[in-house]
Amino acid sequence: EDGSQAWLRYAPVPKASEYHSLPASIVALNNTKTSPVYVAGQELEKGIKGILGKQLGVDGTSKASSSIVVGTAEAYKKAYGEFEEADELEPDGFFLSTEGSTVLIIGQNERGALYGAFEYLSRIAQQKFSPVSYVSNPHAPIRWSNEWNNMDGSIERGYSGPSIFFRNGFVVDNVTRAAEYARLLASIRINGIVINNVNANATLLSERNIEGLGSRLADAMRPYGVQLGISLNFASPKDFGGLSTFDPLDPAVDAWWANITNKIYARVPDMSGYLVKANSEGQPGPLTYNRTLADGANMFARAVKPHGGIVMFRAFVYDNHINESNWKNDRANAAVDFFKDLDGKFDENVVVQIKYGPIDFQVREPASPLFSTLRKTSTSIELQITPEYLGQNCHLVYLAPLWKEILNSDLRADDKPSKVKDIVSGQRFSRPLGGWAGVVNVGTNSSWLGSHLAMSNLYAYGALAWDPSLESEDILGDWIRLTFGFDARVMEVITEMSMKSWPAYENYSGNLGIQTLTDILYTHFGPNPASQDGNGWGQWTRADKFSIGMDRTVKNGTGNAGQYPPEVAARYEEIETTPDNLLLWFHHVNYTQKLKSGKSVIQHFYDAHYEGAATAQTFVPLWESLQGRIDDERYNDVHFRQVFQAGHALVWRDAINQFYHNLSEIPDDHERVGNHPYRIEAEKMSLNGYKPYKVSPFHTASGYTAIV
Ligand code: BDP
Repeated sequence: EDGSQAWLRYAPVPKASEYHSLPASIVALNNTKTSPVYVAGQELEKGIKGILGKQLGVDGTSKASSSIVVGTAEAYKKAYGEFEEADELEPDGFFLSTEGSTVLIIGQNERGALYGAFEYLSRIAQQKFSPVSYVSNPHAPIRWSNEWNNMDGSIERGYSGPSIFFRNGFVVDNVTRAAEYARLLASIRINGIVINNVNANATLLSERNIEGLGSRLADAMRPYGVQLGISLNFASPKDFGGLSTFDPLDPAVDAWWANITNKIYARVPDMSGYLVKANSEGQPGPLTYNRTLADGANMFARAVKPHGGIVMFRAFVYDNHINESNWKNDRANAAVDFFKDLDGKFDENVVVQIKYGPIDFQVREPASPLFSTLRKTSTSIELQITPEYLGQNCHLVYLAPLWKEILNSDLRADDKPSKVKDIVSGQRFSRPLGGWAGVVNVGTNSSWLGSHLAMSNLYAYGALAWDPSLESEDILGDWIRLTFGFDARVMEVITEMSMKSWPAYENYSGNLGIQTLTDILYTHFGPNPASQDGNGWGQWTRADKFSIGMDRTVKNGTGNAGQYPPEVAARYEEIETTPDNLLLWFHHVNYTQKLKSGKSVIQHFYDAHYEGAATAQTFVPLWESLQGRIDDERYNDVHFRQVFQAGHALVWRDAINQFYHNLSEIPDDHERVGNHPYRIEAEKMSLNGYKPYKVSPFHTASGYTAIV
C-alpha cells in the first residue's frame, strides 16, 4: 500500500456475498477507447472484480436486462427508447439506479456517465448495497485543479516531490502518471486541470511544448473527462514572441495572442482555457501599460472565445512592496480596490478567481469581501489543498471544516442571504459561469501529496465542489472506508484526529485572527512571528509591547470592514460584535483586552498554544493504537509524520508564547510560559564547536540566546 491507488483501491469487502443482485454483464454504450464511457466500462469491470471478486465482461450489445448499463442519456435513448430522468440531468450530472436486476448509470454527457460509474463503485466499496435511484447534479460547472508546476520540474509550494508533467523545460515523455492523476480527479468529479504555475513561464508556448500538451498530456487526460488548461505569463508577446510590447490594447499584441491560441487549440481542441495571474507579486500585467485588469482579461477572452474556452482571471492582485508605516495601507483591501469598478466590464467567458480570504490561505480569515462586490461578473473560489501555511503535510490538518466555514459565510448582499457557496455557483447573482479552483500540487511521490492522511483534503475538495452541503465528517467517513477499510477503531481514530486537527493547528499557530504566524518571507512553514512585521508583503500583525492586531475598521483603521455589505460591515466594525476568532483580524487591541470568554487576549494566546500542542501530542498514541489494523507501510509513514507534528507543535507553542511573553512582559497566569523546568537551554550545555549568540530580534529565542 504505497498510496498510489488512494481511494480507488477496490479492495475486497468482507460482506461481498451479501450483494445478491449483481448483474451478469456490463454494457458500455460507447466502444471508442478514448471515450469516458468506454473508460467507465473498464473501471466497472476492474472495480467489481476487486471489490466483489466477480469477473464481469464488458460489451456494447443492446441487452439491458440484468446488466450494468453505462452511457449518456442520448445513447441510452437510441439503444432502448425512453429515458424519463433525462430532463433532470444537468451537464456532468448522472442518474444512478440499482433497483431491480439492472444497474443504470446514465450521464447527461460522457463525463457524467463516468462520474456515475465511480459513484456506483464507491458505494459497493463501502458496502452500501441497499437499492437506490437518484439524480446527482453538480453545484457549479467549473471544478478545476490548479497545479503550480514549473517547466524545470519543480513545483511551487509542492510537498510531494517533482512534477509529473514537466522536466528540464519540457512536457514529460511518459504521461502514465498524468493519466493516473486524471483518473483520480475524475473519480472526485474534477473536470479541469491547469498544469503549470500561475507564476508562468512563457516557454510553455514553444512548438515543442504545445506538441507535448496536445499529443501527450491532453490525450492522456481526455478519456477521464479532465480538460487541460494552462497559466499564461502576461508579458509573453514581448519576452517570448519578440514584440516590443505586451500592451493588451495594442492590435499586434491582440493578434499575437489570437494566433498562439489558435495554434494551441489546433493541438488541444477541447482545451478548457487560460488561467492568468497579472500585476501581482512582481508579475507583469495590464497595469504596466495603464490598462485595466478587465482590458487584460478580455484580451485572452477574445482569443479563446471562438474555441469555447474560458479565462480564469485571478483576483489575487496586490503590490508586495506596501509601505507599512502608513497605518491606512492594507493588503486585505487590494482585491476589492482593484476590481470594484470593473464589475460588468469583463467579457462573458471571464471568471474572476478569488482566494477564500482577503490575504492568502491563512489558518483563519473571513471570506473575501470581493465575493459580494462582483454582481455582474462570474466568480470562482480558490482553495489550497496543498497546505502552504498549514504545516505543508508534515502536520495533519483536515481542511474541509475550514472551507465549509467560508462557503457558509453569509455576506448579506442587499441584506439578502448571500452565502459564498451560492455566489460561486452562479446562483445568487444569476451568473452563467462559476465554480471552484483548488491548488493541489501533486508530485511524483507515490502518495500524491506526500502524506497519506492529507489525501482526505483532495477527496473533500472534490466532494464539496460537487455538493457543498455535505458535512465534513461524512466526507471523511467515506474517505476512510475507501482508503483504510472497515475497522471501527480505524474509523474512530482517523475521524478524531482529523476533526481535531484544524482547531489544534490554529491553537498552536496564530490565534484570534492574527494570521498563521509562519515565517512570512519565504518558507511559510515554522513559527516566525517576528517576520510578520517590517516587510512590504502586507501580512502584518502590528504587534508592539502593549497591543496587537490590524485595525481594519472604517472609523480608525484601514477601512477593510467597510468593504463588506452593510450588515456584515457593521458586525466587523465593532469589537463587541466581531467574533473572537477574528478579533485581531479586524481590531488593534491591548493584550489585556477581554474576550467574550472572559480571558485576556494574551492569556488566550498562552492557553491556546498549550491546548493545541497537547492535542497534537495525543495524535501519536491514537495512531499507535492502529498498529496491526492497517498495513505497515502506511502505518509507518503516518507515524513518522505524527511524531514530527507532535514535536513541531511544541516548537510552535514555545516560540509563539515566548515571543509575545518577551514582547509584552505579561506573565502567564499558569506560570508556564518562560518557565520550562525540564528544559536545558542549548547555551547552558558544554559546547563543542558552537558558540552562544545574542539573537535579533531579541524575542526569537528564550533567554535571547541561540547557539551558532
Ligand atoms: C502565495 C504563494 C506564492 C504564490 C502566490 C499566488 O506563497 O508562492 O505564487 O500565493 O497564489 O501564497 O499567486
